[in-house]
Amino acid sequence: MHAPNSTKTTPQAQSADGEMWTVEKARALHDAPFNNLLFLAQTVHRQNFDANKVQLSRLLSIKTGGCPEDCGYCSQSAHHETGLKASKLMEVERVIAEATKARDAGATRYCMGAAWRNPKPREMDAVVAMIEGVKALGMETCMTLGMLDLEQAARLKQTGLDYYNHNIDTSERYYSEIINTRSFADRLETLEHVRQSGIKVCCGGIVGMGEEPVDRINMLVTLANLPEHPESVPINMLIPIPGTPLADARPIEPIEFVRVIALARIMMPKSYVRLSAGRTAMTDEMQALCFFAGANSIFVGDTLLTADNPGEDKDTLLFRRLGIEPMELDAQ
Ligand code: SAM
Ligand code: DTB
Ligand code: SF4
Repeated sequence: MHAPNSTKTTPQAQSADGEMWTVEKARALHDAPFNNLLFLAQTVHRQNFDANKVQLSRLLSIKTGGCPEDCGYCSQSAHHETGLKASKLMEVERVIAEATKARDAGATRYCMGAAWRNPKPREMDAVVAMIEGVKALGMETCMTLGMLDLEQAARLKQTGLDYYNHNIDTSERYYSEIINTRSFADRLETLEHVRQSGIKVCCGGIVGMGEEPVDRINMLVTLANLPEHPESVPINMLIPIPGTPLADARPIEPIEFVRVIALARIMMPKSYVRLSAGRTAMTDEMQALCFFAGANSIFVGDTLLTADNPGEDKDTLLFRRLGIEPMELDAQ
């Protein structure tokens, strides 16, 4: 028999950033009775954030498709026949016009993504102009452009870039099942360059790619054991794309997904945990549980980069029903 709250079976959260996480400790939390896990996650969440505020980010694909990388989940890889039409790098003026619309709809962070292995010198000039333009609108900026060397990261920092997104995607063990054109170590190297340059790190992964629970746990252990926690941790639920090797991947069970969110919240208490791709396939109740488990950021708008997102009306209604309010920029 357990004690009434069966707390004995659930380890306490570690709060010090400097403490190393072991897979065993993370697994014990992950496997704890669901109520214990959620109670702890919500407690940690309230110690660090307003539990009824969620940060809103907006995404734009500034260069779509034709990517030389072979990421098994991605609609934009030139290695897969997904039917997606590749396009050139978007004009700076158009990016600013789109960002203005997003700001007027309540987004405080603008994230721009390009389907590149890494940016070339000429592309860097255009990207710099985009960052300057979006910053001038009073929004935070985020870019995801593939691998960066230290010099490129320093230039983006100088321009005023706030965040750089670069995901480790899964565990080191499962990584080579999904991507072969670059390694897990390559990903960590770019993250180091971003951190060294002083840009905030946005780094997370995808679940529902046929991985085992231990891969999800290992992914979070890698993130939580980085010298500093990523300020932003996107957790994507795979959007299965016809034509990709993962088109028929076994979907993750909703309760299992919520466990990943809760664990991320406990292991990285001060980070924004973003409920990222895959919300169109989630019920309102599942999203509500994710917010309770500590997710406090979402992407808003009808589209992510190439795939669908719930859209403003649905999210406004969901927030109203849950009593959640968008987070103001100066509260972040
Ligand atoms: N090309 C850049 C890179 O890979 O670093 C940036 C864009 S990439 C599309 C950003 C992230 O989106 C990926 O690392 C992955 O985690 C996520 N993503 C891409 N396709 C997805 C899908 N079909 N379902 C869920 N997440 C996806
Ligand atoms: C992240 O982790 N998720 C976003 C953002 N970072 C760049 C991208 C989601 C992409 C979903 C699939 C698509 O739109 O093609
Ligand atoms: Fe290219 Fe990024 Fe898609 Fe991988 S995830 S194929 S790097 S756009």
